[in-house]
Amino acid sequence: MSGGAALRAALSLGRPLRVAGVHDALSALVAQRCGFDAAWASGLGVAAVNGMPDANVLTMSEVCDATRVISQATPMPVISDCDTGFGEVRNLRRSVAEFERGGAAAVCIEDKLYPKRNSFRPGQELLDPYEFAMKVRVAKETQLDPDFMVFARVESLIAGVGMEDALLRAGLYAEAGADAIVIHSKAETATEVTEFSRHWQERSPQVPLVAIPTTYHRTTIEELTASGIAIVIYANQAIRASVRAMESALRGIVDAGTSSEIEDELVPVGALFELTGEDLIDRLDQRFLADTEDARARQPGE
Ligand code: SPV
Ligand code: MG
Repeated sequence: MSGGAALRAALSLGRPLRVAGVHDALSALVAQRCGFDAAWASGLGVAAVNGMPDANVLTMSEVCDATRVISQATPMPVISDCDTGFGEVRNLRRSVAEFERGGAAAVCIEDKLYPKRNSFRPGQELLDPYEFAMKVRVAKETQLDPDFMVFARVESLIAGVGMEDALLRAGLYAEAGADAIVIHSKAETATEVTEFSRHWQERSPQVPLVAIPTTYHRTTIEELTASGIAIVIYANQAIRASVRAMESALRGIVDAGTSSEIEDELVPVGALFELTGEDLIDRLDQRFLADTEDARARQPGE
């Protein structure tokens, strides 16, 4: 089953999808182990692990390579954060083709100007909604697997241009073929997202809505679902947790001159072996040796 088909199958079960923002294969493996339904290959996260700002500084190929590595590491469907599509329609078309080939189940494109800035930074500029709807149409025309999904991300609430603009844009993007609408918000409560969702349920309930509760983190997935949200992306909690954990451990070593003070903050080395399938290597080596000996023993005259 393709990633797109797996994502659609999970959505069709009618329960909310819990999606973990990941930034590499290891974080995807941890997310899978924790029971998430899908992975969000986060633009912020992938930029951060490369020591770069989330500002279209990485190339499309670099982000696509990260998606490929993540998709190959986990059977979870991967939704790839493609920012604005790495340019206008000519770039977007190539991006969609590359990300689909790279194993993404879906791409998410947002209606900001290229080069974008992270949604929590000042200076947000939106693309004309009709031009962005055309980008959605081009993305849908480009995909090869009919189950591949295109998420259209509405940044009206982020840019402060209001609910009516958000609803107009979402309607145009859905008409252009978007398979899901991401309604992003930087408010401290979910009020504007749930209000958007209620309007949306009256207009186009067949196109699922996606929320990213970074700033309104007190709202539970049950509360979001009750307002009609189908997919909840915890976009950057894993990378933020990892920075804090690394810093605490490394600072502890510098402060104490030994790692023994922070040992109980660490997973055992064996946990890494388990996550990355070291036992498979042992079994492969044993089988290789045994099969080689068998083959040698079957040779006449030996
Ligand atoms: C990302 O994870 O890169 C996102 C989500 O786009 S956010 O950073 O919350 O805008
Ligand atoms: Mg992003």
